[in-house]
Amino acid sequence: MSHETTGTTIIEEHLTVKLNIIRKIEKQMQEQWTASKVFEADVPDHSTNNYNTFFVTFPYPYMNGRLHLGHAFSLSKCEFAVGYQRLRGKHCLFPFGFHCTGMSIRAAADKLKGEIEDLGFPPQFQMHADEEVEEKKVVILNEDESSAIDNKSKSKKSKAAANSDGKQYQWEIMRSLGIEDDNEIRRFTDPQYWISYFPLHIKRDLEMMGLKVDWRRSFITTDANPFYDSFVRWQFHRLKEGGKIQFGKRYTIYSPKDNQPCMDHDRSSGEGVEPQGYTLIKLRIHDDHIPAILKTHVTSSTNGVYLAAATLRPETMYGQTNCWLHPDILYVAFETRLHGILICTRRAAQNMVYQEFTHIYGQYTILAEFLGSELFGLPLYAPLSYYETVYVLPMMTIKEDKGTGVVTSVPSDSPDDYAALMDIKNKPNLREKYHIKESMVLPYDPVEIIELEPDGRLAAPTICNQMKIHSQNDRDKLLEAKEKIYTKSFYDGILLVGKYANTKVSDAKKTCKVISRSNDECVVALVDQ
Ligand code: A2H
Repeated sequence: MSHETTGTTIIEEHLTVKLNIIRKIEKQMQEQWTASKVFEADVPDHSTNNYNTFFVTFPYPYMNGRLHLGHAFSLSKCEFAVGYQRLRGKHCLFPFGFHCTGMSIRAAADKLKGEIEDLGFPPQFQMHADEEVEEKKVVILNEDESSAIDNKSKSKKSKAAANSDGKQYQWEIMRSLGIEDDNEIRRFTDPQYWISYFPLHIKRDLEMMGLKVDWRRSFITTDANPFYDSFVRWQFHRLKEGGKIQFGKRYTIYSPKDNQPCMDHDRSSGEGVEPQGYTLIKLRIHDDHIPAILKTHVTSSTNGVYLAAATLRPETMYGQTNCWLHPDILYVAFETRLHGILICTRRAAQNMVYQEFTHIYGQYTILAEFLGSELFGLPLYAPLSYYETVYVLPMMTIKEDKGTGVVTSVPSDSPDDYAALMDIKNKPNLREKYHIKESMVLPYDPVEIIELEPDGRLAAPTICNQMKIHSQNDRDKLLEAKEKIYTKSFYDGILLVGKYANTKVSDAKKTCKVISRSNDECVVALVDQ
């Protein structure tokens, strides 16, 4: 036993001795390189026609953490290439930049600030002892770069103290980067500190790796570096002069609270959510039926009062038979710049005011609020519809957090709409409950607007009858019915009516669109790019 132990010790010592010697040589060589400035490459003397040059570069790594093994792997290729070419006698240049632009650093700094506000300083996290041990194993990694670690350590990392959204605290991420001192971590609440801290430390790491860089030619991005900043400005001015780029706006997920775009890494939930485009259909309330509470706001210059329905199928508008609201959802009315007074959910209104619907960006006044049930039975003009007047009717499956909460009904092509229309037609009790007259419902039949082989001209009624769907509450069957016909109708359907008669649905669809959906607290905003 003792013999074995001794044997092991000897081998270990032997290994360390070798390693120490190699490390010592490495250090000596690196010192020599630095002293003799071997990697400092000046502009070659062109009078001698010495064009035997070699240049290597590495995309500037982002300064929200230390570099990881993936960086080292990619860097090793630059490193070998430039070393090899130098040995072949070439005049070699390897500069190195540090990328500091963008919201990631600011978002992480703000997260730290928020954690101190919520949990004190130093923040009091709840963490199990065994998880704390595991956590220490994950070093020089940050959230963005964690893809480089193997799955085993990743699963351990995710077990660490986590906030209410199940995400790792930024404070813990800083610790995992090797920054143990709480006072030091607190400094990272200032985004500028990241820019001074990481480039410095990373440069040291890379020097230890022996990277053959001309460090005189190293720089950081952002306007903290006026030289780089003016270089980027110069590029953009040239591109603009050449007509290659334009200044404009784009639909972006936006946080009204933070007053800025909310990109994936800024979100506590809803990563990957993109703006969803809808076409807004304005169904005008007959002037003599405008609710009394709104009448006071209607002047001669008001361009009508409308229910604003969101649809993905604007090409089906010829077949509108009514408009759906949910009886218990709260709707608001607000005045727009160009579209009169619109009625929709508050959430949709919030989205529209960030899309230049109102005079002042981001601001609007709610003129009135209604429960859906208070608007039932109102007569409307539905644009392009076969029926001159359609009515507001109840639909129980409307979701508050989708579109505008107002749905225009096309029972010929939407199984949901057909099932709900059949409910209100067949159930006198339902009509009574919401004071809906027979005349608002019974004369309204699905209109043939799209030809779809082999289902004929009324795809939704056909499929609902085939599948024996009896009401809007047959949710599973309706889901299946929808899946069956939507894609088919879109690609194979031929429009029968209107300006685009005899064209394929997929071609007729290119209409003007309005965006009105967002992830939870954010809105979709039109934002300068
Ligand atoms: B579509 P997506 Cl003809 N709650 O318009 C429930 N459904 C809603 C809604 C809400 N708050 N807001 C919009 N919708 C409906 C026409 C249509 C639609 C036809 C065929 C299919 C179809 C006529 N109704 O939708 O979940 C609206 O109905 C296929 C899904 O955002 C809107 O388009 O994809 C569609 O759902 C939006 O659904």
